[in-house]
Formats: sequence, structure tokens, C-alpha cells
Amino acid sequence: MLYPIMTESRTVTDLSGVWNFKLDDGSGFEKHWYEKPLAEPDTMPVPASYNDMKENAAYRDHYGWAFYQRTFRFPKALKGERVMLRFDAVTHAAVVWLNGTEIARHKGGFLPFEIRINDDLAEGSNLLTVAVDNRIDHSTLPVGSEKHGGSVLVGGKTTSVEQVKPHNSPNFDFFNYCGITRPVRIYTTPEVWVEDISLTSEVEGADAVIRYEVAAGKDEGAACADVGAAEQKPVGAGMSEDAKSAQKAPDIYVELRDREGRVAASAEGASGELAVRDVHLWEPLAPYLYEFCVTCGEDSYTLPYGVRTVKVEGGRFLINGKPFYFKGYGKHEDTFPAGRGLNIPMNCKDISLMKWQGANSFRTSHYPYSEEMMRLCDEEGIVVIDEVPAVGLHLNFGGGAEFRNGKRVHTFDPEEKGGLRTKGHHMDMIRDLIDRDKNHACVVMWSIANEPDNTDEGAYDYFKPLFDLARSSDPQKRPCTMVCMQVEDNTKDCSIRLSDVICLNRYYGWYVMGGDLDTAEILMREEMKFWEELGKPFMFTEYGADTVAGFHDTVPVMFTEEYQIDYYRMNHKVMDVLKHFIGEQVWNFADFATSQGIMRVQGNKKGIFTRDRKPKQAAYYLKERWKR
Ligand code: BDP
Repeated sequence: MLYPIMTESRTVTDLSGVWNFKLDDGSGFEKHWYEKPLAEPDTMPVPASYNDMKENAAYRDHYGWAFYQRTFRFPKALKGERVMLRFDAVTHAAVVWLNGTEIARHKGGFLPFEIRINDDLAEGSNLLTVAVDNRIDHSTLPVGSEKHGGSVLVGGKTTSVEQVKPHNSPNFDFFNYCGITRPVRIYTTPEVWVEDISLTSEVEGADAVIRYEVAAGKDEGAACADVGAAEQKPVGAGMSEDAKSAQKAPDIYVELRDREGRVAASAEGASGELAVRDVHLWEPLAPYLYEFCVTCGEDSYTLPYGVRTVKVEGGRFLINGKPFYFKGYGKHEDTFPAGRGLNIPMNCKDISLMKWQGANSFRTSHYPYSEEMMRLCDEEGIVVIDEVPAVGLHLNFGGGAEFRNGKRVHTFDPEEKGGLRTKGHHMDMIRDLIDRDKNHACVVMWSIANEPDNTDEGAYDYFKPLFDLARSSDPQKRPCTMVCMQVEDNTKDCSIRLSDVICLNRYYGWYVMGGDLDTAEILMREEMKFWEELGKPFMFTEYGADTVAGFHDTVPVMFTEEYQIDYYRMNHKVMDVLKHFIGEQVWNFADFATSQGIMRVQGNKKGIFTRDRKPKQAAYYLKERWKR
């Protein structure tokens, strides 16, 4: 799905601002809240998560639906155009009504969806209502626990307890922020439009060949209610040959323009090749972006495009044929008070801090980040491992093993036996992510999941089709990985068979032998032998130690800034002698919000920066290491 931009043929109207808002009291659907203005609404910013916006735990801990609403008037002059309403992200599920009519339902909180609204627009004021569901369970990504309440020891007796209010139990370690978290926009295009663009490059010496495919869209008059499927098909899709030839394809013309606006190459037709002499490559931290300009009938669209190649070969990760070593972070979209809401200034600040340290990359742990962030990384030359929102696919971790009717449930057991119900949705998320991000130069690898139950019996069978799907959907054929947690027996980890790069989350000196770095070092060295011998390139996508800014001691004590540095020194000592080791991504860039629990002190404190981006001592240590 293309990012909405203004061109000679397109307009974009941003619906960001202060909307009306109401937490559902259980009657919102029944009483048709979407048909008229919400009674006694709150104010709520869009885009933002709603959880931290009011001084009331009811907002933070809400479980279920919440209603957003606003009105808008639509310019008469644009009514002859194709009018699209686009949501960049609504977490985790949405129902959308325009003037009381339901126009869309969408599941998945981190990827865009859009609806054609021409037929639903009213004269004068339009009432737009969005209901947002924040519930997570075994069918959603990320995954939530389906156990509510549990067994507790009260007065010497184990008692089964239900919590007073229903609540989400995330199977993951970040706060379940929800709401309309990214922009809502109305954009227009002509009736024949540029629906999609796919670009790939091959580089030969100083020159490159760019292959392009442009899909033209033409409305076939279908009503647009189901945004799960592509409601407007490319011209010719699904038509008989006769019908196809009767329908004239629009004229398509493409140009590649360099930074100065000069035409570097051009071509005609829906697909073809562009030969570029003396190509400027997009390099990590030294990016160069061309503009790929398409004219399709009356429509025009321009896409920033960096020419670069990515390959895994001979145990190395090659960008433009040169070995690349990942230095950087696992991150979160997490700021105060926006929660997971788009925060463009903070995105820019984060990239600036990373560059100050000599970092070159991050992973979008544990869900796709905003399109604005991806475009920024293209622009700044930051390398990205792009992750689908598949976290928490583990039924036997944290809360202990799951049982149903006295029988142990395995994570990837068939659904009817109690296993996860995520497969179809997981496939949709892979498809939609690659569809959204496939042209970004910054994206060099897809991450199919974070810390799933990789050694579980059904894991390979669950993941094999997902890897196949990612590989076949990506025109650029980027490497694919899944991020692995520590397991008892590495030989059983299905990532060995599936991933192009082995990505490890390891906590030697924290969760393993916390406080005893000497023993942790021995254990880590021992495990690393296994991965070294495997011969595949491998890297750390997480390693870290909780550190409360301002805690100090003369000897290394857990949670102090000194311990955090010693922890990293030890880890680096082990990493630096490994031959196939291709990168270090520290956990985490900044402190972040989590659910409450005895393991978290107002959130996860493994940040190298505090939540408001002040450096801990380790920030300087990493700067010295990464800049040497
Ligand atoms: C890893 C998870 C990450 C957590 C981290 C931690 O991938 O989301 O935040 O551990 O415990 O297992 O800090």
C-alpha cells in the first residue's frame, strides 16, 4: 500500500487533532453510539494512545472497546475524485462508521488500511466514528494470555481468584498501548490511479539496472466494506481475457530522478527496466535517494528510492557487496504521554542519538513502526530489521505451562487442541508488512517473530509456510529471520532450518547468572561455540541489563550504571572473537513502559537512554566502542 502524498493529481487532508472520545461501558454497539454525536465525550488527541492521557486508571487499564469520533466537511471540488479514508494504524482492531454506516472492519494494530468513501460522504457535516478494541488473546498478534485471574496462596490455602475487573494479560513485555496511534487521512486520486509500485535493483560495477512494476488501479464499482482484502483491484485482475482486452490499460510512464532533479533514466509501460550509469548507491549512514516518478493516466506518484543490494553469503551479511556489522538497538515506539502514538520529533531525536553514538541500525521490535519512521531511516541511512507484530507466541513461558482438561497444551498444537489461533492472521501481517515496506532501502531483513516457542513440536510446521510466504512476497528477496530466545537444546531450534541469519536474544549476566559476570562469561562462551560451528551468520538482537539512571556503586551491583557497563564489556569480550558474528543490537535503546509486576520498576529499565532520552553512563561506553 502506497504512502499517501500530495502530487499534481492527489490531495491529502490530515484528520489529526483533538477528537471526541468515550470508553465503551459495554453498551456502545447495542446503543449505536456511532449514529449520533457521543454523549458527554472526553477530548482525545489523534494520533496517540489513549492510555496515559487522563489521570484515571480506567483509561490506562481499560479492557475492550473505546469510541473515537469527529466531524468533517468535504470540499465539493474534490467529489469527482476517488476519495480514500486511510488509517495508518489502529491498535488492535477497528470498526469504522461514516454517517452511521459501517464502512470497514480491520484487525491488526500496526499496519495501514483504507476505504473508498465516495458513496458514504454526505452534503455538509460528516460524522466519522471509529471503535477501537484493545483486547488480546490467542488469536491476536501480539498474543495475550487467555488466563484471567489465577491461583494465589491466601492464608495458607491455594485459592482460585478472579480479578475484580476484566483486564488484558499481555504475553509480552511492553505496555499494551492502544488507540488511533498513527495519522488518519483522506486522500484523493483520479479514477485511474497508481495502485502499487515494486522496485528491485541489480548493481554491476558502477552501473545499476532497476526493474519496476507499476500496478494501475481502476474502480470496478464494487462496494468497499472489507478492507482485509484488496477492495480495488489492479486493472485486469480477475477478469476474463476478453474483458481485459476490452478495457484499455492506462498509459504508464516512469522516470528516475536524481537528487538534483535530473532524469537519470526513463521508460514506458507497466513494467520494465531502467539502466542507470554511474549509480549513486544507498549506503548505511551514507544514503542516497533517487525519486521514482510514475505517471499513470491522469495520476502521478513519486517514491523515494535507494539503490542497494543485500545478500547473505559465505557466513556474512553483505550490503552492496560489502560485509555489514549491525551496531545498534532493539527499540520501542514508546514515549510519554503519546504511548505508542506517532512522535515525529522523538523519532528524529532517536536517530540523532544513534548517530552520535556511531550506531547504524535497529530492529522494529516487536511490531512494524510508523511509515514516517521508515521514510526517515531511508533518508538517514539507518539500517532496519523489520519485524511483524508476532510476539508472545509461547504458551509455556512466563505464566508456566498451559493445560486443558488435564492435558499439556503445546503452543503450536492444532487450534482444536488449544494451540494458538494466530496462523492466518500471522500470514496476513507478513503480507501486509511486506506490501507496505518492500521498497524501503533501509529494510534489509524481515523478522517473522520475536521469541516464539521455537523448539516446540509444531514450530517448524507453523513457521515454514510463513517464511515461504515472506520470501515469495518480497520482490527484493531480502533475508528472513526469527528472533530466538534462550532454550534448553539449541539443536531443536527451528530457526536453524529457517533463518538466513540467526538472531539471538541472550541475557548472560542478567537473567542468566545475574550479578556473577565471571560465570556468565564462561556459560556464554560455551553456548557461542555451538553457533560458531553452525557456520551461519549470527548476531545478538537483544542483550541488556536493567539499570536505574542515577543508581551508582563503587563495585558492580545489579541495577547500577556501573554494572550495565561491566555487563556490556563482558558480552563484547565474548563476541569480539567470534568469526561468524555479524552484529550487536542492544536491548533497549530507551527505558519503556510495561505492565505492572514485580520484575518491572515503573517499566523496563534496560534502556541505554532514559525514557526522556537522557544518557546513562553506558551510552558513552557504547559511543566509544561503536565509533572506534
Ligand atoms: C526479551 C523480550 C523483550 C523483553 C526483554 C526483557 O524479547 O521484549 O523486554 O526480554 O526482559 O525476552 O527485558
